[in-house]
Amino acid sequence: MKRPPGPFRPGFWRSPLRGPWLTSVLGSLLLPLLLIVGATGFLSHTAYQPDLGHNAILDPTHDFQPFIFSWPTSPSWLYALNQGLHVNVGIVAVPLLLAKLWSVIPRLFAWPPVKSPAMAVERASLLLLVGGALFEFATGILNIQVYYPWHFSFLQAHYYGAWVFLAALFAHVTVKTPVIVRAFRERGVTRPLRQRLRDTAAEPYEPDGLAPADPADPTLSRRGLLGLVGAGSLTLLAVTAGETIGGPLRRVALLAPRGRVFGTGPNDFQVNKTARTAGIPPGSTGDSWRLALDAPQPLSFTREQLLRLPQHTYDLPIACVEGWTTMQRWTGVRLADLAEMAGAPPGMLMRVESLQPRGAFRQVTLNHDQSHDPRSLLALKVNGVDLSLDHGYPARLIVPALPGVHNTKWVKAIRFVEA
Ligand SMILES: Nc1nc2c(c(=O)[nH]1)N[C@H]1C(S)=C(S)[C@@H](COP(=O)(O)O)O[C@H]1N2
Ligand SMILES: [Mo]
Repeated sequence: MKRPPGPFRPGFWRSPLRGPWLTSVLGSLLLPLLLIVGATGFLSHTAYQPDLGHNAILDPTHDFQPFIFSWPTSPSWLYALNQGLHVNVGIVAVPLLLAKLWSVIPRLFAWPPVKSPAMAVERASLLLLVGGALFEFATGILNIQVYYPWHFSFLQAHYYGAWVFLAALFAHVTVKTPVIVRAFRERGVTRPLRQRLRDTAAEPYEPDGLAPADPADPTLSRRGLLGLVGAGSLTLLAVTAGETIGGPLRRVALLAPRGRVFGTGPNDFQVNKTARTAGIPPGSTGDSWRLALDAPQPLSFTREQLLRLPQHTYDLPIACVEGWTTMQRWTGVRLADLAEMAGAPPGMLMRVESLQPRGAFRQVTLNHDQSHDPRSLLALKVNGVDLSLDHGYPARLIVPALPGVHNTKWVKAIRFVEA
């Protein structure tokens, strides 16, 4: 087979920076970030408690979900930390990932495309690796911008995509470890970073390798390249992290979802879905609203009656799967008090349902720790005033360390179901 022209020719790729050392450094920096993003991704799935009720899109009996355990309620910022890491570390990894792909791009045009069965297997695994990485990053980033339009397909695709990607990554790291060890042994781990621009020479050319056959003059040193990547990562972090950690950085969180609805006064904090978009029937939140406790002793409360029960106030975060977090002061009735009043037998799980007519997350089933933590509230007020309609008036769920999406708004009923 004749070698096609252009990028298939060894002389086409001329950057003197490309070579096994550069790719080894980029890969070694990227790997820990990918492991953090992977681990926090699976932990987030655990936090949804997909083994209970309809808590997650994935089917608890048929889907492959090995890391399920009872998600704790303490510390209350656990889920905020988990998602903060998942989203922020993922975003920081983007420039490194792009640099890593740039460093190996000549291999995409290897000729002939397949020389041996071993090479066919290797290339297929690289397809899963690169395709998986691009897919996971693209779906994740789209998701943190506009979550709901992608809901159903996103969750399953991002979850199974993660398995494919991490399996391919595991194979890749196994195969490449000797290459990395050799590159660092020959060139030193950091020695090439001490070279200035005019000392920057290409790594030795090897057929089918990464270093160029016909290197051009350097326009950037290796430390310059890493500096550029690092600056890109830090810039992305600066315009994202504010949505997670708050403070002055929140104002420059340009990459965080903008244009979301906020309330006024004490209700002035992010709203993910308004009552209107959730389709809450306008009449259903007025004076006719009742909280139904569906238990051995069915009970029903008006909002006034709930306000006459013992009230408790806690500062708790809402931590969205999309990475934003907001800490507010919530007041309401303890879930444990409601369970006791309803005479719920021990071992029954609490299921909280919303007035919302449609949508995947209009109900949640809590594990025992979640329904019995003293800070778990059916909140009626926030920051000293009634909840706004968009924050879940007449009543909403607030549970420490629960994924934001499970803090159900516009609650209409609490049921006690068999575990
Ligand atoms: N019934 C209902 N509850 C809901 C939602 C929803 O769409 N419907 N959105 C959830 C999501 S994704 C989050 S992050 C939090 C956001 O709460 P907030 O809008 O008061 O900030 O509410 C949760 N509660
Ligand atoms: Mo959310």
